[in-house]
Amino acid sequence: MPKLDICFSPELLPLYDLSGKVAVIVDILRASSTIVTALGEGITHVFPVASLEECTAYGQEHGCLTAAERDGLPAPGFDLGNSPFGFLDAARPMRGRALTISTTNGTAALRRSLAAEAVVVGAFLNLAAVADFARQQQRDVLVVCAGWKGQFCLEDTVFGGALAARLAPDFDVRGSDATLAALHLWRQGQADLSAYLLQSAHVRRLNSLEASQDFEFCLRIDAYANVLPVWENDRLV
Ligand code: 3SL
Repeated sequence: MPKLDICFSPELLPLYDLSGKVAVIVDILRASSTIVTALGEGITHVFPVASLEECTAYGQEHGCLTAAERDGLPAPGFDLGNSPFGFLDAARPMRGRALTISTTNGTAALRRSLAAEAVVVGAFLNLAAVADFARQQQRDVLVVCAGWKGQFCLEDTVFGGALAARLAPDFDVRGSDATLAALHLWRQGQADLSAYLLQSAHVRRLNSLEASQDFEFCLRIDAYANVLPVWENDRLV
């Protein structure tokens, strides 16, 4: 039976063997939610990059949209920041465009996980699509939480618990204390996810940046139930 394990921070990745596994990259607030929204709203493909310099260079080379965030704020000089609402702006239709994006933690976590057999992007918005993919693959799954500057984040871990709950009993979700802890947190918070996650450090950070509408949006479970960003060659499609 395939196993599901959870890596609480990209700093812990050297302790895990990604080979042969499905890596699910999660940064609920907000990079993975924003990437799912972008693809769900008609962006053709996404080039996630770690540095702002790469983002600028990619944008110039490929003539694509650029999005960048540092410390929760839009980085200056790019078309967009890291809000999913950037892709829901009817006044600026983006359907059919490609995107390059760089965020503080999420895109760097993805770049550090490319040794996996398959790499997908997970969020509450596409929980069903991630679970379906894992079932099809029948491989061990590692949920890679982007965290915040190397530290644990509640919302990413709770997503890991939600995915474990969806995949049980067909996956072994009892093999690591990380997964057990995530399941406990999910069970604790699932009845009112918004109230539960309101306590988290990153929600407080976003609220102080007046991005609280992003928080509510990112918790909409299965709003993009058919959208699965999958790594192919050098991009997410
Ligand atoms: O760290 C990241 O990758 C971002 O998602 C953080 S923020 O939500 O844009 O502040």
